[in-house]
Amino acid sequence: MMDKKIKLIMLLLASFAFLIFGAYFVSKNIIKPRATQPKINLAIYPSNTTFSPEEEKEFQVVATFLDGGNLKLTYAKFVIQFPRNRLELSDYVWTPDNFRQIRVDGMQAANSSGRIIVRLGAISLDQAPPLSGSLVLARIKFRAKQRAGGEGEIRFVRSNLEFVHSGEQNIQVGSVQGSRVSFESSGGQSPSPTPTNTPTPTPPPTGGQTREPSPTPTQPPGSAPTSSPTTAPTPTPTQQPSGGGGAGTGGSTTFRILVKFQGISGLPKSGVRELPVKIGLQRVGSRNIMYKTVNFRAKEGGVWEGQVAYNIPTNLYFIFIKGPKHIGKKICEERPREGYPGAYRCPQARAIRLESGRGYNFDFTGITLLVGDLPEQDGLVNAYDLSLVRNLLGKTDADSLAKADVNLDGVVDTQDFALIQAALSVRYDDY
Ligand SMILES: [Ca+2]
Ligand SMILES: [Ca+2]
Repeated sequence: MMDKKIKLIMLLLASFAFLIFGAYFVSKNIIKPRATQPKINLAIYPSNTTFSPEEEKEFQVVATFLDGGNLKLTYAKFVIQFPRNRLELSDYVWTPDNFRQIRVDGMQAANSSGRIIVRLGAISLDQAPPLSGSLVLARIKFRAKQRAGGEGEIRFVRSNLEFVHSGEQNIQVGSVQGSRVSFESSGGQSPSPTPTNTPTPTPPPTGGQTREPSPTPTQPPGSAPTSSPTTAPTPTPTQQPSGGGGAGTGGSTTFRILVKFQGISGLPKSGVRELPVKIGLQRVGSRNIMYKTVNFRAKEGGVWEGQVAYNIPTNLYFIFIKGPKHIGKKICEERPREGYPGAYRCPQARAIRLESGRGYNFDFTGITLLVGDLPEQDGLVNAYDLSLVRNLLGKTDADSLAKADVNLDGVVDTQDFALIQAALSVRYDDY
C-alpha cells in the first residue's frame, strides 16, 4: 500500500520534472529567442601613446556593436574628457557624413572646459549605419602643450553616453575604454603646472546684465563643421567682437523676429493667430542657453512676427527658435537662407553680433521651421509624435487642434500626418 503511494508520488514528480524540463527546452531551442539586446562597446584609439612637446596626434572614437540584428544606429551622444592643462583640441572634430552634427563642441568651448560634447543624428534611416562591426564615430586631433610632462587620460564621461537604434530603444553600453597618454617634458624640466587656458573674463558690465561675465572670444567655435577634416578651419565671424565683452550701453537688447513655419502659407484657416515660440540665446563659448517663450502673431504670406528682449552684454551669439509643434533650429546669421525647406545649418564659425541695449530686426523667413515635435515636446520626433497625430485623425476640437493640427487648417488629417512622417528623417532639435 505504502509502496504504491510512494511509487505514484515519485512518478508524478518525475513527470512534473520532465514537463518543466521539456518546456524549458522548447522555449530555449524550438521557440527562437526574441532579438537579443544590442550592445555597444566604446574605445578611443590609440589606447596608449606619448606626446612630445607641441606634437599633434589624431585619435579615433570607435564603436563596436554586438547583437545588433537588423537594427541601425540613429542617434549618438558622447562626451570626451581630456586633460586640458596638458592637451588642447587642435582641430575641429570629424564625424561621419551619414550623421548630422546636432552638437559638436568647437575648439574654444572644448579647450576652456576640457570636454568635447558630441551629439549626432542619422541623416536618414536609409543612411544610418547598421549595428554591426565597428564604426568610427569621430576623429579628434589634440596637441600637447609646450611644457606638459606627466600623464593623463582621454576618456569618455560614462554618465553621458547615449546611443539609440532604429527600434527607438537605447543601446546598452558595454565596455568603455579611454586612452592613456603621457607627455615628454621639454628640456628635462620638471613637469610644469601649466595654468589652464580658460579665457580671462573681462569685468562684468555695470547694471543688470547676465549672470556670468563674458570672456571675449578670440574666435567663435566651429559649431557645425561639415567640411573635410584635413583643412584647417578658418573662422569667419560675421563681425569681429569689439573690445570688452560687456561694453554695452546697458538696458535690454530687443529683437523683432520674423519666421515661417512648415505647412502654413497664409493666414491659418483654423483662425489661430498666435503661436507660442521658444527663443534661445547662447553666447559663443558659453554652454548656457537663455530661453524665453513669446507669442508670435500671424501675418500675411505665412509670416509670423514676435518680439523678445534680453539683458545681455555685447558679444557674439547663436539664436535658437522652436515653434510649439516644431523642431528647434539654431541660427547663426542675420539673414539665413536654405536650398530647400529645413536644410539650413549654421555655417562653421558663424555667429551673430549683438550689442547691449540695441534693437534688432531679424528676418528668418528665408528658412522654414519644420514641424514634428508635438506637445509635450521632448526635442525629438519619434513614434510618440506620429501616433499622437494618428490617434487624433479627423478631430476638430480645440484640444486636438492645439496638439496635432500642424498646418493650422482646423482639422487633424492626413496632411498633418504626412508632415510629421516626413519629419522623422530630421528628428532632433538642432542644438
Ligand atoms: Ca516629440
Ligand atoms: Ca491640419
